[in-house]
Amino acid sequence: PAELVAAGEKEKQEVVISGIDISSAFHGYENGPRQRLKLDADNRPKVGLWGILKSMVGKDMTRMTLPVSFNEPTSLLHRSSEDMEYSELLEQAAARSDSIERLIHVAAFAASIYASTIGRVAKPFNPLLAETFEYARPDKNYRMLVEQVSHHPPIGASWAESPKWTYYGEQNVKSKFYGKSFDFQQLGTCFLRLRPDAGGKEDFYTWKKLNSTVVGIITGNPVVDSHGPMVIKNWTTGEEAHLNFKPRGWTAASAYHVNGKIVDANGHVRVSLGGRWNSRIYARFTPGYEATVEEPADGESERRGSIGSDPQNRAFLIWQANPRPKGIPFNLTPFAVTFNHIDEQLARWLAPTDSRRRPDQRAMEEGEYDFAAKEKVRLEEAQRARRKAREASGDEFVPAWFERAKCEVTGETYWRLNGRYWEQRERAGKGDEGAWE
Ligand code: CLR
Repeated sequence: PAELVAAGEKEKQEVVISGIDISSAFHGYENGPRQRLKLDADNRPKVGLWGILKSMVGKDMTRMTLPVSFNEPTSLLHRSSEDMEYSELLEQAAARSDSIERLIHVAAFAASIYASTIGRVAKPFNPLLAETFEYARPDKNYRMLVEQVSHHPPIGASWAESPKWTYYGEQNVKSKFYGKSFDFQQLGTCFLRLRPDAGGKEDFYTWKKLNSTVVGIITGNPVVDSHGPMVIKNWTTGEEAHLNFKPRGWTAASAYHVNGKIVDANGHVRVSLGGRWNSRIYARFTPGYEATVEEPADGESERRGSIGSDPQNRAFLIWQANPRPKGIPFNLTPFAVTFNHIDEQLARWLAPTDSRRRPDQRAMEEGEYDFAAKEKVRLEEAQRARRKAREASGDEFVPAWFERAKCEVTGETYWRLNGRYWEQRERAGKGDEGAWE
C-alpha cells in the first residue's frame, strides 16, 4: 500500500504519492469525541513534590514508585498522541503552493505541541509493553496508531496519517531527577511527509523535539519548561526553519518566548517568526533579514492569508492555542479529554490491547484513586510475569504493528507501520472473532 513506500525511495519521491484511503478507520467513531470527563474537578490530595522526591535524586521517572496522586489519567502513549491537537496546521500547510509558506505552518505545528504541557506537572501512566492506542477523527480526516514497542527503555512508536500527510516517529524520553530540576530528554526524531494540494513532489521534513525541564520543585511551584533550539528541515527543498525557545527566566515576562526564521536552500532569510508557545505564533515576510516579530496591535491580530503578498510585510497570525475551558479536571486539554472515551459503538472495533481498556487509567479519570493504584500494581505484576515467561522460553518480544526500517534520506532508523493494524481491525469489527489473535 501507498503508506508503506519506504522513506526516500528516491525515484518514487519524485512523484506525489496519492492520498491514502483511511475511511475504514472511522468505523466506531460515529458518536463523535466526548467533551467532558465524569468528574468536573479532580480532588487529588495536594502533595508537595519535594517531600517525596528528595530521596530519589539521580533516578529516572520510569523507575520511581510514586503515589497515584502524582499521576494524571493519561499515559505516555496519549502524551505523544497530543501532538495532533493542531493537525489543522498540516492541512493549511498542504493547501499552500509555496514551499516557504508550507514550512511556516509545519514549524508552527512543531511548536504547537508545547501548549498542552502548561499546568500539567503530573506523571502519565507507563504504557505496558504491546499496549496500543488508536485514535481517528472523521471530522479532521486522520487516523493514528501508537504502540509501546519497548519497555526498558520505554519507547512508543507512533504513526498518524491523512490523505495529505503522514506524521510518524517515536516517543523515547530519557528522564533524570537532579533535585533542583527534573529533566526529560527527547531521543526520537519526528518525520513528516506532506502531499501539497497543488501536486508536485512530496515534502519530507524532519526535526527533533525539545527537551523539557520541570523547575520549581523545591519551592512548591513546579512548572514544565521546554526550551532550546529546534531545526525543522525540508529535505525535498533544502529549506529550514530555525526556532529558539527561550528558557524560562526569573521573570514571568520572559516565559514562553519563541522566535526564529525560515531560510531558503542558500541560507538566505525569507521569513521571521515570533510569539509565545502558550498563546500565539506569528510570521512576517522579511526577505534577506531577520526581524523581531511582535504581537500586532489590536484588530490586526487576526490577519491571515498569504504572507508574501502583504505590501507592508506585517505580522500574520499562524497559530493560536485552544482555550482551556473550566470544568475539565487534571488540567487536561479539551483534546486530551477525547482520548480515553469508549462506548459500545467503539468497543466493538478496538484492539484488546487498546489503552481505553486499562482499568487503572479508567479508575483514575473517574476519581477512584485507591482502585486505580491497586489495578496499576496488578497490571504491572502481570507484565513482569509475562516478561519472565518470555525470558524462560528464550522468546524475544516483537511489536505487532511496527517494524524497524532505515530512512534512506536521513540514515536514521525508525519504526514503520507494518500495515496490518487497520486491516485486522476491520475484520474484527465485522465479526471475525479470531482477527486479533
Ligand atoms: C513534552 C512534549 C513532547 C512529549 C512529552 C514527553 C514526556 C512528557 C513531556 C512531553 C512533558 C512533561 C512530562 C513528560 C513526562 C513526565 C513529565 C509530562 C509531553 C511530567 C511533568 C513529570 C512530572 C513529575 C512527577 C514526579 C510528578 O512532545
